Amino acid sequence: MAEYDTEAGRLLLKLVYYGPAQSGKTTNLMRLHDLLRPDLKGSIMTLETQNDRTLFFDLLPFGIHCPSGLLIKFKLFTVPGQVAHDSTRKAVLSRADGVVFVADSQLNQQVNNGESFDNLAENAGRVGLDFSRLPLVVQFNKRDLPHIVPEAEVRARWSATPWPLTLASALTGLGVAHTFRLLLGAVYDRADGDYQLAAQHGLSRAALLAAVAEENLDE
Ligand SMILES: Nc1nc2c(ncn2[C@@H]2O[C@H](COP(=O)(O)OP(=O)(O)OP(=O)(O)O)[C@@H](O)[C@H]2O)c(=O)[nH]1
Ligand SMILES: [Mg+2]
Repeated sequence: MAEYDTEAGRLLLKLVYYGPAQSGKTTNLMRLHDLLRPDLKGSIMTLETQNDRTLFFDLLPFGIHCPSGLLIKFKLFTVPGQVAHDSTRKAVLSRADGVVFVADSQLNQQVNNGESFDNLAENAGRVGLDFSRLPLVVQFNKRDLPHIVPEAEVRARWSATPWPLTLASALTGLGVAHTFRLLLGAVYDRADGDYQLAAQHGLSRAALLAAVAEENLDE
């Protein structure tokens, strides 16, 4: 649910990294900060952590000027994954325009992934988001670790769903840009339908995606 302020010439879009505790949401955001075009990004803000675990959220802002003068501001958030912080998760998810679900690939984390995904769907309903229309990308992170669910199994499990699936190792940065560009593309398509970004504001999909450095995927 984007905020469109015609008078100020500003469109605000909120993107949220969601997922179980310690799946790598904050790490994704930190890597992404390195990959965004320097002239577009603000500094990353981390709001309170305990032993590296997010207690409230992290925030990474960036903005892009359309040829029409419209400023599109993106606010990227991470939620705290720990089960106890559900009300914060709900508040951060509220009014989201797109979500990356960061799952932990480790074999012993599959129950947590499932519970967290159910929690996402549930909280989306609670804050009034139409989950079936929400731009969403599913990322299986920590592919560098030894005891992980095999790729074929992950793909088989998610193939019946409508969401794009990516594999990543946020620690090294692999798959971080690819994941985010998939989300950004889906968010663009929806915003273009609502606000005619191409026709009225001169912003093409490719121009928006160019905000994030491409990576060479040899997966
Ligand atoms: N091996 C490996 N470790 C990772 C990867 N991504 C993140 N980590 C590590 O996993 C731990 C948790 O990462 P965070 O990014 O803080 O996880 P989070 O999802 O933000 O966790 P919460 O804030 O508690 O929800 C850290 O020690 C990271 O360095 C990865 O791709 N591979
Ligand atoms: Mg975190």
